[in-house]
Amino acid sequence: MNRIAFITGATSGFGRACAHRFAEAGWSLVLTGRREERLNELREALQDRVPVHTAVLDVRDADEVKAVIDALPEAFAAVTCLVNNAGLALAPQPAQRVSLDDWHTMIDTNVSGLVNVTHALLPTLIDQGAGSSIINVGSVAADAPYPGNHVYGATKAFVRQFSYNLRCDLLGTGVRVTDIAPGLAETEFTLVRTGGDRGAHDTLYGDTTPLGAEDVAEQIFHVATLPAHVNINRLEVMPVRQAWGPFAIDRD
Ligand code: NDP
Ligand code: 8X3
Repeated sequence: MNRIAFITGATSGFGRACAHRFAEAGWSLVLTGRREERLNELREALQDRVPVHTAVLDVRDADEVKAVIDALPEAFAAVTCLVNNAGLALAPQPAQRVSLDDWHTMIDTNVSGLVNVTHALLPTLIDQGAGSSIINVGSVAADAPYPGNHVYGATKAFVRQFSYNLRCDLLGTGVRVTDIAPGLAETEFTLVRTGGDRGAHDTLYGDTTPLGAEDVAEQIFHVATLPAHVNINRLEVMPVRQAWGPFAIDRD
């Protein structure tokens, strides 16, 4: 089987680490994201090793998603692995202080964006059949309620259930579906969530040992390269130094 990975959000964090990991193993790569300069840098870094196609893509725009996928050069068209990674959290404040725009941006990106790319690539993945994969980046936030998680965690609960439901419909096609659910991982995630607050980033990831982007990319690569008859439905991965907290109680 030709091995071609289509990665959303390849300009940073898990997506960029996946680009490096899959390149190491000789996969052809379609790398997408909104920041063109970063896509160019990534292509420069990897194209001596493997074929790389980059496309500026905002996953929220279904027409743009379809256009990018329809315009894939022949050598990249037969995608065998979709890594639905593009996503973000915004507004860590309590729900009652968050702007509706921020909620919509999370839903538009993490839910609609993921659905847009999946819908556009499903026929291709089904054509490739056994051994192909859809790997959706969910989160432990799908299951763990915590203050400030509001819509973000709810979008990731969608990712989990959508992944399971896709499995049902894809039964018989050979296409695998996995929801990867990472915990604390040091990327640009917290800078984005806090509107660029470097102090918040340093406090969250300081004095502990979070996952690195490479740790998560390794799990994604593992899932993508299992024998064709094996499907990991959900893979939750946390740093050893993270666990769940107690219930909060309001007292007089
Ligand atoms: P980063 O902020 O480092 O990377 C996010 C990536 O998503 C960037 O490449 C960004 O690219 C892309 N992206 C955001 N919005 C859009 C959009 N509208 N269209 C296309 N691409 C977009 O964070 P992470 O690597 O940590 O995040 C990757 C995924 O992992 C997300 O889905 C996140 O929710 C999830 N996650 C993160 C965890 C963590 O602790 N870090 C834990 C669990 C899950 P660009 O801005 O160039 O478009
Ligand atoms: C991000 C992980 O713990 O910040 O999805 O919710 S967490």
